[in-house]
Amino acid sequence: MNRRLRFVTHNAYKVREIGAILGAAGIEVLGLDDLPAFEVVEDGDSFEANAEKKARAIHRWTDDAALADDSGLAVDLLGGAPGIHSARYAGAGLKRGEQDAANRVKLHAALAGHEKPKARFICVLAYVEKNKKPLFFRGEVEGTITASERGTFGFGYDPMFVPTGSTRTFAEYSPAEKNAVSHRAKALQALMRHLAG
Ligand code: ITT
Repeated sequence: MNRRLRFVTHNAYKVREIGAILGAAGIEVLGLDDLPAFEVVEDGDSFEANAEKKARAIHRWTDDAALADDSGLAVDLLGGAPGIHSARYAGAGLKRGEQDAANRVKLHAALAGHEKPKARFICVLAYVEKNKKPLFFRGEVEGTITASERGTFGFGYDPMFVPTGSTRTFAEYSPAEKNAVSHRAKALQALMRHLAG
């Protein structure tokens, strides 16, 4: 497969994860480095709505096919929160590392006293090609929330999420291990099956 596509995100971790998975399939991923001021207000009421909004916005700037993901962590005990609000759960305006840390502190506080609460990571990809309807691909991974943070890899809620069947958090997985099983990987595999078919 020899394609170029724009992946719409300001999250460098996502670019790395997606670049590694699609790069192995011969798909070149272009980030937003040349468009640093590009910003989309994520005010949709679903992962699909936000992902589509991001992908359509970039597609107006370029003829390359556009791919965006909206993702998050849904905790059963919290009725699916933080869900689509995962990125700015602790409030907006912080730098990435501080934001992620503050989000985790808030989530641990919300879950205090509960043992191994169930949660799932969700990723919805929106894929937009010229003159075509957007396509959506979803990936999920189930697991539990730890009582304390462990591990240094990854980003976001990775240090507090243990996928079902494992004893390690996603932040204790190497990038390659996470890319083999993550919600983002599953959604990307569905996209690649579509592109190959
Ligand atoms: P863009 O909108 O620019 O892509 P973002 O980080 O704001 O970057 P989202 O709006 O999709 O992305 O929010 C996703 C949030 O959900 C992210 O900031 C993390 O807090 C969390 N999240 C999603 N996938 C994750 C993963 O693989 N590991 C850890 N946390 C994740």
